[in-house]
Formats: sequence, C-alpha cells, structure tokens
Amino acid sequence: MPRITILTHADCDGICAGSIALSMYSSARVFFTKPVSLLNDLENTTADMIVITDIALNRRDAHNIMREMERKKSILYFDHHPLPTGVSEAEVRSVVEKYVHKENVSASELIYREYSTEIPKERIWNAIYGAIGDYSDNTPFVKERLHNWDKISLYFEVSALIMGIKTESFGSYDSKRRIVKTMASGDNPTDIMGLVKAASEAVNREFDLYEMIKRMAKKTGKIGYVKQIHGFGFRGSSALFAATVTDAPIGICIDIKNNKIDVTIRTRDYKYKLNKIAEKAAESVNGSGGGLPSAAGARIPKGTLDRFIKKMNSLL
Ligand SMILES: [Mn+2]
Repeated sequence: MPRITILTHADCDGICAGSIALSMYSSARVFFTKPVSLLNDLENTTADMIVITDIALNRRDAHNIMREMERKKSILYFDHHPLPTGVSEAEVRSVVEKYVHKENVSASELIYREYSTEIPKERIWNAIYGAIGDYSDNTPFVKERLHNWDKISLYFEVSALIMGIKTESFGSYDSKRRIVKTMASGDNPTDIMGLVKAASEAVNREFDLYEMIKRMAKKTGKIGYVKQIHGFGFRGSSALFAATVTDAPIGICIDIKNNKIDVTIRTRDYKYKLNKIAEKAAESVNGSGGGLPSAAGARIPKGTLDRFIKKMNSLL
C-alpha cells in the first residue's frame, strides 16, 4: 500500500481540509506545518504521496519548495493563498501531480469539491466549517449548501472548533490530529471530548484580552500595536483589538523570542492587502512575511522591529 502523508495547517480551515483529505485517503498520516516550515517538512517526508492543504508558498522559500516538490513523485496541493510575487500558477502546476488553487475560496471547499463524489456526502459539513473559519462562506458553492442545513448548528460547531483550538488543552499537534481524525470519521467538533468547554473558556478569555489590550495598545502612524501577549491562539484577536482600541486601520501583535520576532497582522479595513505589505516590509529587514489579504504575518530578525513598522507605515 502506498504511504500517504497529509501536510496541513493547524487552523480551522487547515484542520477541516485535512479531515477531508483523510476521509479520502484513510490510511494517510496527518502532520501539521506552516509556510515557514514547509520546505523542511517536505524534505523530511518520505511518503510515496503527499497531500498539502492550506499552506501558502512564501517568497523566500518558494523556489526551493518547488524544486523539492519536483523531486518528490506525487504531490497533490490544495491552497487558496495568493502566490508570492514572481511565482506563477503554471510554474507550481508543472512540479506537482495535482494543483488546485483559487483565492477567496477556503482550502476546505477546494478539496471537498475535488473529492465530493468519492467521500460521504456529509463531509460537506467539514467544508462548510472550514469555509466559515476562513471567512470564505460567501462563495456561491458554500452559500447554496448552507441552505440545506441548520445554519445556526453549523456555526455552533465551527465556533467550538475555532475557539477550542485557541486553548492550551487543544494547543498540541496531537490533539489537533485527534480532531482531524474525528472529523474525518464523520463526527462533529462538538463530539470531541472537552472541546466545547475549552471553547467557552476561550470566549471568556477573549473578552478579558480586549480589556487588557485597551490598556496596553499603542499607536504609530496607521498601526495599533501590542507586545508580548501570551497565549498563541490569541495573537490574531490581539492584533485586531490593537487596531480597534487605537482606532487604527491596522493592528499588529508582536512576539519577541530569542533572536526572532513574530508579527501577527490584522485589519479592520479590507481595502489593504496585508499579505503584500507583510511580504515587502519583512523583506526590507531580511525577514519573511505573507498570508492572506485580511490576515497576515511576518517573522523578522531581532532588532529590526522599528524599521519593520516604519516600512509598513510607508507602504500603507
Ligand atoms: Mn489556514
């Protein structure tokens, strides 16, 4: 039997897309990765076939990743992130067996549509959860199918998933792998022991977080920012609240550790293309950045934060 590995993102869309991939390839092993680790994880994967879902190509590694993809025999790649500058869809397509790429559609919808006739039809729920989690539930495909089910129940399920995985109890890759397996088998997020309780704790923490950010956030130019907010899953909310409380269009949450700085970027104004801004500002200080137009991130070297923020402001 061929050995199959699924490499997916550890957020809601990634978990849902991974669960659809696992419904299709039930013998596969599931691992989580992210754009900055994809190259390394690909190099270390020895499977005969690799399914990649919801992982962007970042500009720094894109060419090495494509070279590695070409070296591997069989790669199926489902993603919805914008391609980095200088990389074309045709180039990616030429190095993989299957490439399904479309922006403004969740990775979960993309992979579900590919396999819909081969997996149980209820897996559409997983696709809908991924789409809602990704703020991509306004596509014609998802909108039409939302009508078939009780929308409120689906939103409850996806809220349990998104908020639950923000807590320590579901922070590990092992616990997220358990969620992927449960959802691949046809169970729902609320069937996962402890997830609903964790989600309700996360909601309470998020209200507390807002109060804290109100006291801590500062503003420079068009950017509201906060530093060193603990709890990994809350960085996106922290960045957004930093924008909200400083009345800035853009908010960032800064996490400094050892010799690198992780920056999470969110906006309240969807006219900005945060992925492009993150990419350019990070590169100006020898870091790397990217993501989605409305939710992006960057990793930059220690000591470059002021220059990074200045560059962001000039790009804005
Ligand atoms: Mn994702």
